[in-house]
Amino acid sequence: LKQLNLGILAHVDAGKTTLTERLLFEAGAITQLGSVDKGTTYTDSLELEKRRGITIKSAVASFSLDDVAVKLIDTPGHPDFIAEVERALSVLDGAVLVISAVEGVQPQTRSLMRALRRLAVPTLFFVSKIDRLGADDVRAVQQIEARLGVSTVQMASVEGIGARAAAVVPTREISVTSGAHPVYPGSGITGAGVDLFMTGITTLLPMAGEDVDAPPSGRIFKIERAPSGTKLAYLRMYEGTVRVRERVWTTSGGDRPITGIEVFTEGGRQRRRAVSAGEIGCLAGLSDVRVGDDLGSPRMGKAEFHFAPPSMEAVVTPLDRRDGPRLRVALSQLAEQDPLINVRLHHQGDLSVSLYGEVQREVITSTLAENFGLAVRFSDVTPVCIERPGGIGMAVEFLRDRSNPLSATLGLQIEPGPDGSGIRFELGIESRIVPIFIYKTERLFAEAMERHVRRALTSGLRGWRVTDCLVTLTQCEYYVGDGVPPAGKGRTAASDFRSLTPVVLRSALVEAGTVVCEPVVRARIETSRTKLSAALALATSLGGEVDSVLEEREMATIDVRLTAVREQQLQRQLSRATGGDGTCESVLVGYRAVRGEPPVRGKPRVRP
Ligand SMILES: Nc1nc2c(ncn2[C@@H]2O[C@H](COP(=O)(O)OP(=O)(O)OP(=O)(O)O)[C@@H](O)[C@H]2O)c(=O)[nH]1
Ligand SMILES: [Mg+2]
Repeated sequence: LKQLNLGILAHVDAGKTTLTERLLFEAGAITQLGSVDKGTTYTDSLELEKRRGITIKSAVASFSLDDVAVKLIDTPGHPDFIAEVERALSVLDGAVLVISAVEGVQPQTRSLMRALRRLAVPTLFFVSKIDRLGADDVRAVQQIEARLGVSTVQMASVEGIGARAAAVVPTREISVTSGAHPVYPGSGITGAGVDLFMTGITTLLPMAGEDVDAPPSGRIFKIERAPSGTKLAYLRMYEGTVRVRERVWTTSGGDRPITGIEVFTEGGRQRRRAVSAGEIGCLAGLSDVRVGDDLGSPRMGKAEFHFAPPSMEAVVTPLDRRDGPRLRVALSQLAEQDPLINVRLHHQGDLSVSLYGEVQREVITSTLAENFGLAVRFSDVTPVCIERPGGIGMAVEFLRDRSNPLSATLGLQIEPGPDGSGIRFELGIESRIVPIFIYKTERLFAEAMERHVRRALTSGLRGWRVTDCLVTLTQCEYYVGDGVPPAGKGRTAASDFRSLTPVVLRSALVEAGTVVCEPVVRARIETSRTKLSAALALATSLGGEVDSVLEEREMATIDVRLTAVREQQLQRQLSRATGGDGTCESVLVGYRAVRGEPPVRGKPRVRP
């Protein structure tokens, strides 16, 4: 059997889960057709998904078409859950981008298309909801070409668009030239056009490679906890085979034995002894793995992120204070399933979680209540800031000083670097001064010191990550163990440099001072032309700097820069300002100095 791992991606509510359900039904993998609106679909299986009628977690469903075993990954469309899409992207052989014939191409659709192109994932379009009032398949295709900048081939036309009886008529003698994306119109609800679309899936998309005898290589794209608490790793195998009881290498897990394997079969899962090239398996036993890990051997190029990380966070507190330790465990389990949730423990014992938005916050609250029995409260969301050095700062601790309990001299200087340059580290001492007797080579010393410096800079004077700076090691002295010990100290060890780094760097940073900077996003607002002035007024009232305004037929697009906090307000107020037709999508573009009192991480910001 040939293998095809197929992702279904789209804007929220475009009809991904409905189409998935229809495909499973038509292929005979399920015998009853479920519905999103009744909460009975195969892939929206979480209680929370059923209740809200939206997909929250990616789900894998399996069915066969002719001689192809399709593993379909139904992804969430809500931007708060973009991390789920992020992970699925790296394991796909092909993708379906669903465009609603009613709502058309949405901002979210554009960022998905960009990511698919960057990864060169072959993509088919499915224009859904042709049976719905207001549907227009011709307009949808025009928008695909104009707004996504791709060329298309219409595989069919629609008769009776916008009515329940809408039917799909295949285009005759059609050839798909390379570079053009095939477009299939249809309806997941009535099933119109789905037959033809299934033919497209098996004939137009490339199958997975099948070298089952090569050395194993795969990637973990999802982590789940079984009800028993066992960690399950979803693995896409690219090459080779792995078996139960075999020890395998993973990026963060070392060599661990696999204790169980399950694969996806039509309408369910099945235990197996092995999983091979092209397949998706669920592995038990790999207790230390994280999402994004490679298995077998590192793949060329590390896992890179295609969507910006969350730029907001909130403090979470248990309603019952005694639940603190349990909350910590629960959040770290959620974070391991979702690498973009960054859980931080503050000195005062508070926990904060990074967030994309309101819906994600509600979902975390419900998950903690339902799966962990924890009632929590979130503070208002605050931006995740950074600190940049405000000037040059220098500090030294001397070996011969008794006030320095460590057996080494270390001098460090910190100074501002260009915006966006990250942390740079340099050894500013002569080679002969390097403690070779501890570190063997100059390079190893430099690498070790850079690691210590980076760790020390995870929290600056106000608790934010310090970045965009150059740190130079200016002085270094040590005691090799002969002669009279200076200040009664012992022979210098690696741990002396490790422990001294945060102390010296802190002093240098105090001298330099830091500037707290908050995230700035570029938001793209789309609205009807009649609501353009209302949207513009709202954006500027929130301090937005308008980069461009584009008017195209009945639509207007505004590009505006504003702080992440203001963008949250924009999201909340846009719907009212535009009578419900405005949408907004934003990307992180940089940081700028906070005006007024700089916020301290984990402390609610006091507003004048
Ligand atoms: N009439 C009609 N309604 C549809 C069709 N596809 C989906 N819907 C409806 O549109 C709504 C959203 O459908 P879903 O399948 O949940 O959409 P989704 O893309 O999976 O949404 P998320 O996973 O939350 O992003 C539901 O109310 C569906 O019944 C279609 O082809 N025709
Ligand atoms: Mg869905």
